[in-house]
Amino acid sequence: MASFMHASVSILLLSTLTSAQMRGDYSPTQDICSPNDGFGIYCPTTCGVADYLQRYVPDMDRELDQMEQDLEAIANITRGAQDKVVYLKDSETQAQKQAPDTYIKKSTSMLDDILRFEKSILTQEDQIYQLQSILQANEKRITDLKQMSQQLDQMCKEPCKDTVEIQTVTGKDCQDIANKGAKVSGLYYVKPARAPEAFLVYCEIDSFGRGWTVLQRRRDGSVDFNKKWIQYKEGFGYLSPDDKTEFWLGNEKMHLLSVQSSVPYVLRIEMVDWEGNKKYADYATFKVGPEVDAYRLTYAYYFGGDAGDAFDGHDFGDDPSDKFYTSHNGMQFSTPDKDNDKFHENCALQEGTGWWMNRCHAAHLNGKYYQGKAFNLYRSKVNSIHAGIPLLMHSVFTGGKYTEKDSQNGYDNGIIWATWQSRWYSLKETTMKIIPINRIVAGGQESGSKQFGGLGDI
Ligand SMILES: [Ca+2]
Repeated sequence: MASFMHASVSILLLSTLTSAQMRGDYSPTQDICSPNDGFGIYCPTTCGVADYLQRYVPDMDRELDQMEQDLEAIANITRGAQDKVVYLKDSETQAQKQAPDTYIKKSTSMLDDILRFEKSILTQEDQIYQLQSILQANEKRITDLKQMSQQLDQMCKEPCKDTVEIQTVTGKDCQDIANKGAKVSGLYYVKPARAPEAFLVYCEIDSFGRGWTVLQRRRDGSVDFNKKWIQYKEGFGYLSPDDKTEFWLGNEKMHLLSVQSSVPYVLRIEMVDWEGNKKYADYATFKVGPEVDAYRLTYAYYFGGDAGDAFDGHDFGDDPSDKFYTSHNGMQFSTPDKDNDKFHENCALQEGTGWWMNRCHAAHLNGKYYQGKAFNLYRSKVNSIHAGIPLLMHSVFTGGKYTEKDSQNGYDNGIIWATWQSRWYSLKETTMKIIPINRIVAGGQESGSKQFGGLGDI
């Protein structure tokens, strides 16, 4: 049992180490295994199994102890019964010798007793047999679980290596990496000019040899973006080599990347709605300030795109000041635990997210992920024998539409780009990625291009 516990503990330890190693996520209280940690679908996490084993073993031990006690008790009873039979047989012999006249009577009753006891012994033997089968079955289960734990232990000895490929080329950003000949999108280590150490990013490398460094990704709502300052600073979510996961790269990394070069960056925001429409918005000279300036967002101008300039605010029609108070250029970063916004309350706390909040926003890509709802529309048939029986008209899917009721505090806290979709429409997918500006303007701007990945430039 001790070695088994040891195996469980080592699984816990291994999977904790694995997840800590691959993520930038800061988790001060993470000293326990959580099944969702690690490298998303790419690392076999054994935490769930380890937890299960840990929960299961004490119960099983207790049950086995109980069973042993039961067996002991039954064995005692059986012995008692056997003794009694022997005694009765002796008595019978005695009676035969001592009292011939009462012998017949007495012996008949004794024979009855013997029969009864023999029957009871048989029943008890049956029960013992059953208990032994249960015991064996449980022992087998424990053996199986031990075996499984050993297998999983083995699998975690080389975490993630087999399934997550990290490319060997490195550089100061993904364009640098593409310039060095990297041709495939995937995970790369980058080390911006002033970064103390290299860190992992997802590089989107297109057929034009452009290397986009991806800062943010939403695609399925699998990652909760309701996080605190430290997590937004360090980054959270999961990077994957095939762009299948959601993440926030981290404000510190965004800062180091965006201020490192004399060639300014363009931030490209790509969005997909629930009908599959795609739009984008580009911002020139995108920068994220240092932490002492609360990771302030700045850019020089709206560089183009077909989604509209939501970073410049939006007139929602409620008040003429809407546009001014929902713009984002020059805003510091706010999180539920750090209010750096222009509102008398904390936008980030109200909405459960981190963003460059003003009072509060016209663009909000870290918002809550609303899946939309599906329901059926019926109508009653009138003037027929079926009157009153509802007929299914058609099924409706609300896409990203949500209401004040759906939202926790009644605020528009979805994934919003107000110059494209209403603030009560939460987008399905978003990407934030950067590239040196010369890679976009060389050969002319991508005018009218609606294809992500772009057309036209070199
Ligand atoms: Ca405030």
